Amino acid sequence: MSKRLDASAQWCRIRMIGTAAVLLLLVACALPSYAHIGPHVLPVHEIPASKLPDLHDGTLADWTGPAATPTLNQWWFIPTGAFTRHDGILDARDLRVNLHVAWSRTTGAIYVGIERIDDIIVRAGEDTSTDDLWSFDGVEVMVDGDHSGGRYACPLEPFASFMSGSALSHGRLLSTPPCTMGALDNSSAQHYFAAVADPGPRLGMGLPTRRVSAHLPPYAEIGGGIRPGPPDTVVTELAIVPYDSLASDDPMRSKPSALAPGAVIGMCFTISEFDREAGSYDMFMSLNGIYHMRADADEFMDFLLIGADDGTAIDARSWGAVKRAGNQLPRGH
Ligand SMILES: [Ca+2]
Ligand SMILES: [Ca+2]
Ligand SMILES: [Ca+2]
Repeated sequence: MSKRLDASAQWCRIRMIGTAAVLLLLVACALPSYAHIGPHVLPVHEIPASKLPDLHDGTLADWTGPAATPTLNQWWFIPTGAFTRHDGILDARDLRVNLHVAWSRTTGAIYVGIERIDDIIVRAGEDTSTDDLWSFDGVEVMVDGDHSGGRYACPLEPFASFMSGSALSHGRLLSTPPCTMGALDNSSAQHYFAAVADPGPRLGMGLPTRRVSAHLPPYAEIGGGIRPGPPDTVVTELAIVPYDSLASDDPMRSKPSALAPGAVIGMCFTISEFDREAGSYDMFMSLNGIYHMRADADEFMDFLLIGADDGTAIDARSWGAVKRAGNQLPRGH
């Protein structure tokens, strides 16, 4: 990894911080107050009912309108110290990721489109246990539909030893309050693993996944494909219905989150990069630099739902400025 690329990444982060500050200022001025407005507010554009993407065609070409522009790329993500091989330095020749985030009031779902350009793909198989999907190239998606925050998972061993530790974050120590192991189970927020796999991507939920299985319709759906390289390009598309109260395996007892223009929901993402073998991290990056947000929705970031018909609470002129600022985000490194 060269110093030049390292400096480029740092410059990108500086630009992103400046852009995020503009976004925050504009959104804070335009919106009624929300309890969880943090240092970054990221836009989530609505996809009209007539333009919902095909999740199984292996392309993001059917993501149209504002949703066609990536919301995030790999420069937004912060390597966590716990699982990093390259001293926290990301090399774009090694991995590039474009991540689109959208929503639909028609389906009540959050849509995530991921383009992953990776020199070496470490993929799961059809017979891989959902408990092991974390150990392959992929992305984790966490969502808290009502942004209520709080602890939402408390895993069984052996993961509990990770989750209850204190040295799990990037740059600062955090302690995880104790809870009853095996309790909570993604009820108030949800955590998904989207792993590259053959013959198609696999979706798992929570840790350990055997306790929760809301990774299939009507809770969630995943599709995608791989365009051979080098480097290989992996496309993954998923739809996730956020729940304020999730009863795994029982949709009738589950309460979906009410998604509406102007609402601010909690979300977070991580990127797992493996180039050697499954389970041996080359890089583990999270949007907020924290590892254990998979168990604590207080650490999620703010995502603003923008209506397709401009029914959002944001004034049109203000949102025009937000879009102009967003268009200056670094991309294509
Ligand atoms: Ca598609
Ligand atoms: Ca790679
Ligand atoms: Ca890889």
